[in-house]
Amino acid sequence: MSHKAGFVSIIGKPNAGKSTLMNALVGEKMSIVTPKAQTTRHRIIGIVNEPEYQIVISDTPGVIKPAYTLQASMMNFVEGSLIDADVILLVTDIQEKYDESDVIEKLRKTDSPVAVLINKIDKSTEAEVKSKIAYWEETLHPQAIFAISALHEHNIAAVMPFILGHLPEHPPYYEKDALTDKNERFFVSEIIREKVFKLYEKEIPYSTEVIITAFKEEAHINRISAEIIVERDSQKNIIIGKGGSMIKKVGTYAREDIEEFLQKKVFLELFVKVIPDWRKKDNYLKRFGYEH
Ligand code: GDP
Ligand code: K
Ligand code: MG
Repeated sequence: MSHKAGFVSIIGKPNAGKSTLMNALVGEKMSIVTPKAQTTRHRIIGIVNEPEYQIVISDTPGVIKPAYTLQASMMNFVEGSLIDADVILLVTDIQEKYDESDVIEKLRKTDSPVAVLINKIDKSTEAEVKSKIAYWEETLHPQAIFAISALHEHNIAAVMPFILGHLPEHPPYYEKDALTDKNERFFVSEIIREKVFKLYEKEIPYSTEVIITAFKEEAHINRISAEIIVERDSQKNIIIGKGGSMIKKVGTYAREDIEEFLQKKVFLELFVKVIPDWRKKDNYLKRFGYEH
């Protein structure tokens, strides 16, 4: 059976209605799983699971970036090419002035399909809606424009077919049920891997995998251990750096983002391990979640 899976990034200004939209999108399907979504303010991953597809929706930058990296590695991406979400939803409050030219410029250049969601139309007139649609048509010329009210779930159903229409054939990224902190672990490992992508050059990022080996949730702190897996001793030395200087950077940057993501203090411990040629070995690829 064919199966679609991919990442949807919701972007937009604060208070545009991103979280409300996400809730509306995932709430429409009953089989969603959010890792403790209600417990913290910034935990914003929604996964819509159906037998024939899995949509991973996020509106936190710290979450979006790892998703990019994930896709990158899965596609063995061509160096230097733009790496993007499968679908980008730009949410804008119909009353707000959207003149973030840098964002618009990036959206113009991205290869990913973009839909503009003009939100809160319950607060506006039909003429305003028409004029905003014309504005976005001209400014960005996106793949689609939807006039919606996330709060009242008006026109939300139209967004789903757009997303599905642009989702690639892919096996699910997550188990299709019982997602709890597996999700958190996954994103934590992706955050660490993102730092590796940023801090090292040449083949290093592509030779690296990150495994979370411990994830202890205490009242005020999470104690996380992770292994950075590389293929050769020489790569291990590069990862560690002179006197441990480089791995320290990875740890510091990753910890900051993980704390932001989990909304909790984190103690992060990193180890570097060599598994010769792990990328060529089926059992490791499987263990690391690359099954195709
Ligand atoms: P975010 O910061 O982009 O995630 O925005 P939120 O989803 O937190 O929404 C910000 C505020 O806008 C909240 O008070 C929402 O209830 C409100 N809001 C969101 N969508 C709509 C809508 O369609 N209509 C109206 N009137 N308010 C909305
Ligand atoms: K908000
Ligand atoms: Mg929000």
